Amino acid sequence: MDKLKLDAQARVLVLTGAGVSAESGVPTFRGMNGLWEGNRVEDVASPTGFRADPQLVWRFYSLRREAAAKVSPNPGHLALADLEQRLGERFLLATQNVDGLHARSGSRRMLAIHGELFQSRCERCNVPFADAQTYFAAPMPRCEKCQGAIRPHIVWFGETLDPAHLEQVDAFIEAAGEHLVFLAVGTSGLVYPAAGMVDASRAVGGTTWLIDAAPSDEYAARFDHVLRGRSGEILPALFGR
Ligand code: BV8
Ligand code: ZN
Repeated sequence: MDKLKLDAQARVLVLTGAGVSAESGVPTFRGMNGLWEGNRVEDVASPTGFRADPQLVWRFYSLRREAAAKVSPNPGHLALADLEQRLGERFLLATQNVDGLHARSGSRRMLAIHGELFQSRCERCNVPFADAQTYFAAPMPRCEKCQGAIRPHIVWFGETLDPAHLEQVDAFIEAAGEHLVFLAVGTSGLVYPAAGMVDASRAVGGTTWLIDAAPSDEYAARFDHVLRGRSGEILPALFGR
């Protein structure tokens, strides 16, 4: 297997997707071929979907809260937290996952760019708060202050990501330049803007790696190195632990 040699100037940016939590027992999106209970995920994970049927959307997230509460980090998560310990500010993790497993593994230099499953927010007040509750039966939760609808603190399709997150990723890539090592782990590379990180990394002369159990040809073609396999096995070996 290609060895990841990190010199003293290397700066490592990692993007993770659902594949990194698969070995913890969390279903991936493409594993459900983008469907959930016969609904297209894009329809359920969207503001229009929430307006049309808040109870269906809260059922989708409530079931995921129940499932995510029962799983634990796997060696892939732990290897990333360990690498962060070694590299400090020369490391940054952007995750598309909302399951909270990176934080539970000790990752701190981590941006949850698609939101957090265990946080909710009022649509109007817009202040996220920790919330592990499930909401299956009407009435759907409302804000005590303004009676606005409470929604999951998730970035839905058609919604913009937190600009602060995107700025932090861009600044890290710019500062690293050709010392950048970009790793995409367990993501199909279908969803933008996350899927564009590899292109931004190449543009500054960075080295790019894709670690995936079944990489898609289109996405894999944009990487210097492609390691096919399970992240729970590859990451600990790749980081030399
Ligand atoms: C945006 C939260 C600006 C939900 C998610 C038309 C209208 C509006 C927008 C668009 C449009 N056309 C395109 C867009 C942009 C859109 C987009 O990219 N759509 C795609 C579908 C084409 N993006 C957006 O809307 C983003 N916002 O662009 O705002 C804007 C605004 C208005 C109009 C235009 C633009 C918002 C994107 C965020 C959406 N929210 N999640 C939730 O989680 O409930 S995205 C969702 O998909 C998850 O976050 C997930 O992470 C992400 C991607 O999935 P992956 O993580 O990659 O998982 P997947 O199952 O696909 O792949 C798993 C991989 O793991 C596989 O490769 C598999 O082989 C591998 N694997 C499996 N097991 C293992 C493994 N690998 C290693 N080891 C294993 N054991
Ligand atoms: Zn409110």
